Amino acid sequence: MKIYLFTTLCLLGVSAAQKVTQLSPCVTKENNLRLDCKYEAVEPSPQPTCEFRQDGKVMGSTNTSVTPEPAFKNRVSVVIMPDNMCRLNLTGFSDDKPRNYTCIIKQKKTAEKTSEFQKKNLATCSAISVLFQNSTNMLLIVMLLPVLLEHLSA
Ligand SMILES: *[C@@H]1O[C@H](CO)[C@@H](O)[C@H](O)[C@H]1NC(C)=O
Ligand SMILES: *[C@@H]1O[C@H](CO)[C@@H](O)[C@H](O)[C@H]1NC(C)=O
Ligand SMILES: *[C@@H]1O[C@H](CO)[C@@H](O)[C@H](O)[C@H]1NC(C)=O
Ligand SMILES: CC(=O)N[C@H]1CO[C@H](CO)[C@@H](O)[C@@H]1O
Repeated sequence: MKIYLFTTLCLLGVSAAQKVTQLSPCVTKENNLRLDCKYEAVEPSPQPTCEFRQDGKVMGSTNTSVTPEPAFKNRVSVVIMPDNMCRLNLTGFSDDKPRNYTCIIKQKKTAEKTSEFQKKNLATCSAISVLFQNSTNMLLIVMLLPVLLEHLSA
């Protein structure tokens, strides 16, 4: 069963090139910008680094050697979350011009995605949307579950 699972994971892993699939911004109740960056097909280790930019300027990175622009210093946190997601948290989000936001995921390869938005068009963050942000993942779990159960009980 272990081998079977391992093979499944490998197949899933190589079935797509490393890429950033989704950038989802929202504004929290505290007026912070939350920007979720979903990516796929990274290798299990080392952990990828994740970096966010606004109009090309570094906002924050999980790589501590990367220095953010002074304007973002102490206002930004970037964390890698479970399930191939990286989250930016920017406090005091008052800027209301359209800007290009880029998420960059670096492992051996680099993948990135840019999206242009401005504050007034963003939705307020809700707790539930995070869980079901991408139904593809849910679907995958639902599809794999019977297979897993079958092998566990065999
Ligand atoms: C972190 O950033 C530094 C400076 O840009 C770079 O030399 C280093 O390779 C990066 N580390 C990782 C793990 O990406
Ligand atoms: C974002 O940062 C603020 C200030 O540091 C903090 O209070 C808040 O809990 C953070 N939000 C998230 C989702 O990490
Ligand atoms: C965002 O990037 C696109 C493509 O490079 C460019 O056409 C657009 O003007 C940029 N938007 C802003 C607000 O800089
Ligand atoms: C519900 C949702 O946002 N689904 C998206 C999940 O991600 C894939 C690409 O990886 C999109 O095609 C779906 O629209």
